Amino acid sequence: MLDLDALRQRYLQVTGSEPEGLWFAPGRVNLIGEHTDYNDGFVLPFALERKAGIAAGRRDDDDLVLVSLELDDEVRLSLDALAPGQEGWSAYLAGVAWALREAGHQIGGANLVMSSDVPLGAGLSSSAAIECATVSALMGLYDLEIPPMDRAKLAQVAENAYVGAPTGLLDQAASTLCEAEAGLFLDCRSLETRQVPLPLAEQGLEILVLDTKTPHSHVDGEYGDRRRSCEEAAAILGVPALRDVTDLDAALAQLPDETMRRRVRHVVTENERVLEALEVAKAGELRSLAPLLDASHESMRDDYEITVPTVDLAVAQARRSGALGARMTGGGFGGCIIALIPAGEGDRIGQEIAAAFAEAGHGAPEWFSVLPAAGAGRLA
Ligand code: GAF
Repeated sequence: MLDLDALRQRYLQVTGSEPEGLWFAPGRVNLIGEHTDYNDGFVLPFALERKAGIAAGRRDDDDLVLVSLELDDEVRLSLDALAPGQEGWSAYLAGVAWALREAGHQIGGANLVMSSDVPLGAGLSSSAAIECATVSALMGLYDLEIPPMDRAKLAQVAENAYVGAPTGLLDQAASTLCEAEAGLFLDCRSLETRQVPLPLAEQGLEILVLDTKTPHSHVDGEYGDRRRSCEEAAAILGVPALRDVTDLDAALAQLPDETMRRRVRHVVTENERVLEALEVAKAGELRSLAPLLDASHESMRDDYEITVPTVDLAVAQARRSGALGARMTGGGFGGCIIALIPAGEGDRIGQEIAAAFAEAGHGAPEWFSVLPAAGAGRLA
């Protein structure tokens, strides 16, 4: 839980005055639709209660004073000196100020004191939460009117162009646009969205999130490699993006190597699974999501090759322990799994996965149950 009093206190200590407001943006889990966003495909995430919060106020000068409560660190930067390629935690906030100015929005200096309870590097969009909270805070401070999808896109510019991680729009769209008790269906080409009710509790279900504690990063090469491979395949197939592949077998027959064929198979089948999941959710039969989650995991493991042993073990043990379906969530190479489970079974299933980890010589995982929460906004 975010400690709002601690945020306020720290703001007061740093600046000598009360913040003008507190803004937040949540982390997310992706229910299904992994590595489809940058292929112009479909995704279905929902927002978490865990969030990044920012206590914010304007400054008289053109400086950004950025403070992280968790890291106990303070960074001061001049707006005019912001330049892509900056490293460290403060780049996620500074990048948003930079992106806003690049897009022509008028902002001045700001004190931004942040805190987050989204686990870092766990595949739950800790960076998008910080970026989207910063967008909300700077909009609030400087009275900017920016439609929600454009806010998400600005946060994505911060991540891609400033921080240097070649990600798609999934995380920032989820953090900005999600609504409580619903998943967000997003067509990443048309940017059409649809709120999809997910009455998990009513159906005696919950989603367990288990952090394998195997950290990952999107600035590293593997994410970019997957993306490049998809773009190369689309070029060979003569389509704008893998979203446009309509006959999978015919497409696979045209591709030169087995690795590329596997990558394409993942993206094309994953898009189909998101569309099926949307239908299942629209029909209100949430248990029927389970086989889609399982198939998504197998596709990420065998075709996209983005899972790691801890993640595969967690998914397999979740199923053995009674999960209806389970999959890795997020960019991959570590991070979290999600499991669709009967309500109230989270602790037992988490304990059993922890026991399997101990037996395999892995460190202890952490877990918590989640329900779909609201997207970015003002806290106070
Ligand atoms: C990460 C990226 F940031 C997203 O854009 C998306 O590609 C995801 O990995 C994989 O689905 O979270």
